Amino acid sequence: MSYPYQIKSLEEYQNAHQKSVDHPEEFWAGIADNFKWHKKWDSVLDWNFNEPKVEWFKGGKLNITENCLDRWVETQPDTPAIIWEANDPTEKDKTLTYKELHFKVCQFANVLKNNGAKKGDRICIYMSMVPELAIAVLACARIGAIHSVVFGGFSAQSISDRIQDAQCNIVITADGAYRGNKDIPLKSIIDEALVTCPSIQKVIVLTRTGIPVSMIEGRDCWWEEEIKKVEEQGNAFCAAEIMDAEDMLFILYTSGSTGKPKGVVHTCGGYMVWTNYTFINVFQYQKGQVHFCTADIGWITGHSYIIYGPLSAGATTLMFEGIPTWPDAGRFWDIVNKYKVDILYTAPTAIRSLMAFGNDHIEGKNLSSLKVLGTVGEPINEEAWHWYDEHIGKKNSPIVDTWWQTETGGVLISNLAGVTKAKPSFATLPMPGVQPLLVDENGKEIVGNNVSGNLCIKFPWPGMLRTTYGDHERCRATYFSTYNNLYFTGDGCLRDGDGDYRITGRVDDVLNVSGHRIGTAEVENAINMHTGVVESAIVGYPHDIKGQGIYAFVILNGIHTDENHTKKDICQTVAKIIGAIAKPDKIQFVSGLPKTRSGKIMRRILRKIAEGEIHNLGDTSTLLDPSVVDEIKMNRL
Ligand code: 7RM
Repeated sequence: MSYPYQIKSLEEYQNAHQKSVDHPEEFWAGIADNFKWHKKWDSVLDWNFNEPKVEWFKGGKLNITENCLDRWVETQPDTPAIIWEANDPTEKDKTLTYKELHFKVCQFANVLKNNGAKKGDRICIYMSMVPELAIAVLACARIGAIHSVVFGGFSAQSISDRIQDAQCNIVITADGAYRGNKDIPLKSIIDEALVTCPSIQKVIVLTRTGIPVSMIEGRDCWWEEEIKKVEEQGNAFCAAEIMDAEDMLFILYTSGSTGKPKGVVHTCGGYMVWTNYTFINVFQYQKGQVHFCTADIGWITGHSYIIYGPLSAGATTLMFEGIPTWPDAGRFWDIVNKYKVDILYTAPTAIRSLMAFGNDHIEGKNLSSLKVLGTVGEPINEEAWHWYDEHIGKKNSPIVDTWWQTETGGVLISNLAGVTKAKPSFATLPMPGVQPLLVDENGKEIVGNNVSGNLCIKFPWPGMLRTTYGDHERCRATYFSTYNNLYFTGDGCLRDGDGDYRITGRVDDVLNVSGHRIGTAEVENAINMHTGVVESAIVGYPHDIKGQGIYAFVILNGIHTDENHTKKDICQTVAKIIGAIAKPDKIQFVSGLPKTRSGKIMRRILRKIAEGEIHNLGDTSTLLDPSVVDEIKMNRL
């Protein structure tokens, strides 16, 4: 079976895009008709970017899990829905068919209900990549609770911030997690977080590693025991909560250029249609294929292309608990070999890192099942693109370079595998429904080709964010106020002579380290919490593997004299406050920071120095004290 809305040629793509621009409501109603609705929508689209207000399929009634599970249980109950590969290659893998996954999701949905969960509650999920993570996510969606998944690498402080912001009442976690040769004590990190989270009433704990944990009477319970209770109650089925298309499906926190991470909100109907449509078209998924997205479900890529996109298409999605380099750098290729993976979707940072380990790790692994390769998260350099193409795809698998954001829900700009042309380091063309444009600093559109500017989108697409949780004004200010009537992405972009788009990177104070978004302000705040620090400034610099590395300029107060020790302490502080992913790669102690007369740090100058560009610093005439720049240049790391 193929999908009626799967685009099969360049011409079909062009027609679809044209129709989506000329008659967007008709176009998207036609796509949305392919899903299971309890009631069709009252209006397809209602929007204005000033408030902003974006509503798709309003009045439509559905449950996304019926589209991801029930409808496939009817037609293909024994198709594998999730294949799971453990961290340790000697641990037995698991497969859950659609029938089995449906059963487990219903069961756990009943666990949630037994623990007082109801529609509209916010539930924090802090787990590693085990099948129960997907089950927990879908069980929330089943009962209309709003999930907020927090990546298993975040610190207690970060979890606490997110739980408090969303006022969650339940946490779902595990005793511990395996990651490479490390054991992460998830439950004890949760315990630390919950000291400052009075809204939490229940903690449901899955047994994974068996490390001892503390269980607090009345608050904490074991996943397995709760399942037993449901079995004893005999209520295996859980009817899906009927949701409005515009009811919230989930919150996912993401970093910006200022303040704490914001809770990006996605809703049920539009997000479902968007992840499904982009999954089927970008990857050209064919029934029966195995799709392996290597992201963690703690990030948007995992939400959209491990869970909702594939499952809503009745696909087989592969979940991997471990990391690409353990037990050795051949792990991805072992997995491709073992499960005959058809589609591999990963990040440029992983490609560069595996490339650096050398091609010995590929030898003897049969990669001939691969038909489509994908990348996401950051710009891919041409060298990595060609290595991926030659050594993994054997020049026989189209590469899709998919540009998108947490806020966009799914892919906005990408080639369609084997259907529209690929171009190294270019995301190429907008998906149907996406109307990109480039603007200059004044918000004036830059027309024509061979131009670059700031990337904006001028019309809503079904998967776009609706608000930032609890603070709609922040959503307006961040995305809709820079340019009138446009969604601003925060990315710089070039449009070449063919009209193809190449995303060049962030133009705001957001770093992209190994494909993870990190706000400079967040890292600075964490560093400044160290007792020895007066002030700090963070910039990104080009890093061979990570894409961007974190360079910290730090002023000390002189309390601590051992500088090397202080560097380590600062890294510890950042890991504690945010998580290990935000640790600086380089720390340079300075006596002052380049500031304007009004006290603003001139990051532009620091960025140049960190990049090694010390001769051409641009206009420095507004600097309060030019001598600090000479000192910083001289001691550059
Ligand atoms: C999916 C995801 C979003 C930011 C985005 C870009 C960068 C993502 C690409 C890319 C160049 C790509 N969501 N980005 N994909 N840059 N080419 N194909 O990563 O919210 O975590 O990050 O990532 O800067 O604004 S995210």
